Formats: sequence, structure tokens, C-alpha cells
Amino acid sequence: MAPPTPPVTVEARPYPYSFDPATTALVIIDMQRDFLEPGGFGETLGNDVSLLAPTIPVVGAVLAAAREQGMTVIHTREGHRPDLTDLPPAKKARGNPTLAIGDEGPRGRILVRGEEGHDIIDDLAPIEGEAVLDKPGKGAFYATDLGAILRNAGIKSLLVCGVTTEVCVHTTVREANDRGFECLVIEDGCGSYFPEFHAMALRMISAQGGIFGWTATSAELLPGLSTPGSVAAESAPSTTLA
Ligand code: C5J
Repeated sequence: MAPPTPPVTVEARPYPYSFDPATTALVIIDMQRDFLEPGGFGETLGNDVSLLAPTIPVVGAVLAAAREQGMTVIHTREGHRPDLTDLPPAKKARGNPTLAIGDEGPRGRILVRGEEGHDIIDDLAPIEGEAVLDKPGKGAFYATDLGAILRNAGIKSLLVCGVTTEVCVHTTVREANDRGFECLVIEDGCGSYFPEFHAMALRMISAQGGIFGWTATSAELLPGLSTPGSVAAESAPSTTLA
């Protein structure tokens, strides 16, 4: 029997976060062309998609480290069935976009499964053995088998990154928190079209002693992830309100 993996401890907010890579999954939220590249859903809503570009190398580095550790990796994609039967009329109508969900755009039908725009960007393409989870909503647990996948793999903790911080990342972290998972959100591995929402969304996670979980930068996380068993400088748990 393999010896138990020692926990990794990283500096984080509101206090250091410990996790065992063997029981931790990296969950990458919606790094799709529709959100990150011109001509997709994000842009049709009037957003500047270039604001999300800095997340790409960060998520790439965390993904590489997680793969090296043999961690469970989950990719999610927000989108709908081609017949749009899983698209609530309220979601289709909202946002006053130049192109609505299901309309033909430069990268295929907007936010529709199977279309070029719906897929994950090339830089972060999933590899064999990594689950790709299609979700019709903002949260990755809603109407998906994510809970079953994590439970069956013995996962207790999540490292979460992706876009956008205050929408799909936040909704997923809230859902995960209510299901008993410990979540660390990778600050620079998340992005928003609204920098102020990004900053506040991160603060909301770690506020009140970590009401939804922890946040850390990739610089804080990666050294521990590259050498499991390493322990970042330990400091006493803080109960300071953010
Ligand atoms: C949005 C998402 N922002 N992936 N989706 O509509 O955050």
C-alpha cells in the first residue's frame, strides 16, 4: 500500500490552507472561447474579453502542476443543448446581448454545446482522464454529475479557478461549500470583466473567517503543489474580519 500523502500547507486568506493532493480536485471553470475570445457570449454582452487573458498562463501553470501530481482535474463548460430545451427563457432574454444564446456568431452558435465557441481554449485543452463537465447554469453542481464524480473519487477539497470570478466561480464555490468541500480559490487564476467585482468576490470568500473558503495567489500555491509535503511558514489561524 502506498504511504499516505502528506498534506500541503500554503499561505492563504484568511489563514493557511492545508490539503492533501490525493483528495483534492482542481476545478477549472468555463475557460471557453465564448468567454475569453472575441465574438463569443462575453463580448456579445458588451464586455472587454481581453480583461480575462491574464488568467490563461496562471491556470496553465496550476493545471501543469496538478497533472504532475496526478490530481483529479475537472473542466467545466457553460452551455446548452443545440435544441435549447435546457435554456430557461429568462436566461435567453436577459442581458440585452447583440447576439442571444443559440444565435449564430463568428465561432458558431453562442453558448451551444458542440460549437467552436463553446469549447475550452486551446491553451487549456483537457487531456485524457480529465472530466469535462457541461453545465446549463452558473454553478457546476447544478444539473450535473459533479457531486457524484467528486464523491466517488474520494475528493474532500477543491482548488478552484476560471471565469468569471463573481459569477460561475462564485456560484460553484458557494455550492461546494454547502456540500462540505473545502475550497481554495486561486486569485490570479480567476478573472472578471469587472475588476472591482473580482476583488470583492475574492474578499467575500475569505471574509468572516473564511465563510466560503480560502483564497491564495498562484505564487503562494505553486511551490507547495510542486513539492507535496512542503509546508509554508505556519501562522496562527486568524479570525480577523475582512
Ligand atoms: C457568465 C460565467 N459570466 N462562466 N458565466 O455568464 O461566469
